[in-house]
Amino acid sequence: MADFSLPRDTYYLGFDSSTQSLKATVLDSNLKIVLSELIRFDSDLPRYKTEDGVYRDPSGNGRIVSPTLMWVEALDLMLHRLSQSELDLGKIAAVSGSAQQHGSVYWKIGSSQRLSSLDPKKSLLDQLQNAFSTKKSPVWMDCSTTEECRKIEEAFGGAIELAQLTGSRAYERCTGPQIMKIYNTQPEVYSNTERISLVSSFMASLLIGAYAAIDHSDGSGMNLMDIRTKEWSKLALEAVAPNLESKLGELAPAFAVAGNIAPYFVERYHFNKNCLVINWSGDNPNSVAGLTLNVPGDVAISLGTSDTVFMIAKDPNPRLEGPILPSPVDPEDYMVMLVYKNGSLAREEIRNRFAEKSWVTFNKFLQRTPPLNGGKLGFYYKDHEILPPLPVGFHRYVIENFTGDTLDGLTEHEVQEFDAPSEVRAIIEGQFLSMKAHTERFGIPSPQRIIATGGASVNDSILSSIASIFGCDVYTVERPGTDSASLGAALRAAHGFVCREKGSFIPISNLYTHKLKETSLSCKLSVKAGDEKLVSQYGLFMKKRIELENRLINKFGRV
Ligand code: XUL
Repeated sequence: MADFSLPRDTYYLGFDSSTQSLKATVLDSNLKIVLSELIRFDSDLPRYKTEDGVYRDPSGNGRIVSPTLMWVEALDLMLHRLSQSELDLGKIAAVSGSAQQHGSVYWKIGSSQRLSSLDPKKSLLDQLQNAFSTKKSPVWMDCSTTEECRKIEEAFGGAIELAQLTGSRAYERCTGPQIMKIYNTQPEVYSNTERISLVSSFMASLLIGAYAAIDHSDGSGMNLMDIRTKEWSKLALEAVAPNLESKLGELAPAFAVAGNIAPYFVERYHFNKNCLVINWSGDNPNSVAGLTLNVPGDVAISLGTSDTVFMIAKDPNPRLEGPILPSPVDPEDYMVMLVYKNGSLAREEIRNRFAEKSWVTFNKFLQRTPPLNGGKLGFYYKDHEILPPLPVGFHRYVIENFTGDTLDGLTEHEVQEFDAPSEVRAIIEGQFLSMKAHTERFGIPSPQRIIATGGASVNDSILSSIASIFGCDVYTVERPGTDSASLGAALRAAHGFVCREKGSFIPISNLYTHKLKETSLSCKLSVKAGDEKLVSQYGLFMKKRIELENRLINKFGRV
């Protein structure tokens, strides 16, 4: 077998430009984490005055954007911090990154010139102040484009037809509907734009000092790419806006080299001029890499600003429940994904309202309350939800005399509030019952094991609920708190580096298969599956929840 080891004394840097923060993870040539760093947008860059990294339109119209320049400044700040660490940035052989999916950046005409001639004595922020035709980037949380979604689906003859070609029905957050909205409502912004980047290709562009391609995985979050041919769909482009193809540029595989790091970073932070920048991708695709998700039957649950469920699929068979994307690590594979907008921010809201703003109290409440919560079921939407499509609002029901053995003859009634400990259990059980129900409806077979990642995956009480609801063992990444998206990006940096060295694609698993345990990538068993009786009781609870969910959808409709 060929030798795929990485050259000694080299390092691989992965970023994650997410909704609330910019993270960095550095791996050594044995794929061990040697450094991690985090910049929180709200607190480390307070002058942008973001809340959770975003601006929510106060009129409640669902518009949610982030300041593009905040991401620019965060990159300089992060590299400054890394350059102050023990790590010699000159030994970094390759860099890659993850970014929140769907968000878009609008480069003003003439900016490519500016980008290619950055002065290392000045900050990126100073030089790119005027590089964007709008300084507000729509992000994945935005849900103001329902009208545009309808038009794009109509152009294809229906939601399922669009999903079959582009991997997903039109979702409000997808970049196609977002671009269409900009074209319709701010035509001057559209006509002043020479390049539209995703957050991922935007960050890669900063690093190479030129416009980087959009990679196939993140590109499929736009409703604009044919997921089989991996080319732009002419029909979709035409439905969205005129002359769009030239503004989007090329698509490229995630493992391909975007370019060498720009002289700006060589001079300012002492990177090696041969350091490669591997195409960036979305945070969810890169988590597939970070969790080494390639065993059939493995399902990942990522508990972050958004909660996502994903797994590898061999055949793309898109349905209406959730997107399907090309895998970033194997051009033959796909991944299926379910996305919930009300993840950690909704959990925090309940913690703040009912658990003294403390995770310790939150966990105490979770442990103190029995599974099935005495029949109490809650729906907590702090932001408009994606799955199910329901508006902001909290709904609470009590199924009377529910023991978990039958639903026959039982009725439920709506209440205004539960006691505080029950609120905590209701949000946790509700989130995972909902995930289980939607994965079943998506046709995802029962998982053999779940790998949990993201902030809330350090919480054993939450993991126990997942194990009992899904009825399988729950694993976590070996190093608690490790961010799978920036870890995946660092691993993909190494993968892209090796593919370039070998002159062709090699499967990523060749980098670690024989030494997974010695790397920072292996997973450990955290919680054993729940007992069978409880799992089947949760099955009934889930059935009731779906009935109530359908009732809410009928009442409040699609947002
Ligand atoms: C995926 C999605 C979110 C963001 C979060 O479709 O919208 O998970 O990627 O960063």
